Amino acid sequence: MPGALRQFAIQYPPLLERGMARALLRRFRAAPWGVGLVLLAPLVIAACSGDPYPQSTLHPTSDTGRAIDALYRQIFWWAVAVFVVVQTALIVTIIRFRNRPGAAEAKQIHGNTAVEIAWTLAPAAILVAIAIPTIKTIFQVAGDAPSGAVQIEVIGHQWWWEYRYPELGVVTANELHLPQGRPVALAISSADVIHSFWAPKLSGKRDAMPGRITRLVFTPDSVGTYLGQCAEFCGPSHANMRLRVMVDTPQAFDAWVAHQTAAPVAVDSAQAMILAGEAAFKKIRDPANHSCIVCHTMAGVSGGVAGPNLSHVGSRTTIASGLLPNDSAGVARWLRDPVAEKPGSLMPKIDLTDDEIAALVAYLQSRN
Ligand code: HEC
Ligand SMILES: [Cu+2]
Repeated sequence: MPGALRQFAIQYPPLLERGMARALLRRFRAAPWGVGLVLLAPLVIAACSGDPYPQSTLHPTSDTGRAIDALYRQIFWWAVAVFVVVQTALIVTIIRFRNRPGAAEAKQIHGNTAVEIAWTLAPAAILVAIAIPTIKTIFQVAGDAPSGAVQIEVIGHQWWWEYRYPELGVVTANELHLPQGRPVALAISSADVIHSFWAPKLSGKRDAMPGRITRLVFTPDSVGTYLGQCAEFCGPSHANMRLRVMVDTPQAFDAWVAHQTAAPVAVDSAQAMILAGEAAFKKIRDPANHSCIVCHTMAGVSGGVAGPNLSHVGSRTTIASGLLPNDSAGVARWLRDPVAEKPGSLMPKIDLTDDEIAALVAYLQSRN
């Protein structure tokens, strides 16, 4: 062992010459404020929101998430052990065998069979120890959905998410509702390019590919709103392709399904604004493509599929995949110029008068 370490020290120039160490210390002493700020930054950033880590995989809230997290922690400790062993050997070598002024040339050696066998076998053994639980977890996570799982089709679009519950008759966008404590089976695909569905606290990431179905199966265990986003670069608004997963109590989930499948709310003919909004929504504009009804489904009114289903748009908390709040100001901004809000948006800018926008806002909010 000492032979190999000495050889290592000869090959690498002495890094820890006293002068160098002193210079480094001087640097740091000269900039205590800078160092302090760098250390403080994460704390300051963390203080900006209630949940400092809304997209952390380290706080899993489903069985799949916990299985992946347990595996991750196991591998982390292996990495810590390797780090400690390697760094200790490195530091000991650098200090003990450094070049001293006037020292004789060190003994020249070549190779050390025992050490080489050891550092080949040890990593191989560690890799096997990591591979066994990894493969076990892959099978666990990619297993078939248990019977009774809620079946959901997830379809990525540039730049929003469509969710269909074929057994429940629900079609919605961007905000996925799941029941707490029940297994859910996501069948993930894409309508255009490759996207990737990722709600970090709930489960792993899955590519959404056109013409192919990938799956995620998990059981959410905690009620709450979980953030996520597209994790595969998919064009100019990739970074704006966010998603929200609402895990509801079983009762709240059933109520949500009942609401989404209920007949469309009658248009309140006493409210001139809402009536005018419906007229603006149905209006055939030039070029023909720019009529809302061409691209959007609205229960009882239209069946377009290029954009999100708007039948119950009023019941969502955000629009345009989490970009804007679903309030009067947010919807008005979106209708005024979607492309300015969301670069590349496939909803074009439509020439709408201020009155039309106000009426459309009232109409869309009444569709809840
Ligand atoms: C050429 C097709 C097209 C036309 C025409 C169109 N839209 Fe859209 N719309 C889209 C697409 C695509 C999106 C999704 C954009 C995104 O989030 O990236 C969208 C998103 C929306 C949203 C946000 C929905 C949500 O849940 O995120 C609303 C509201 C909306 N459109 C209303 C309208 C209204 C009102 C009109 C008519 C004035 C209209 N759209 C015309 C394609 C269209
Ligand atoms: Cu995407």
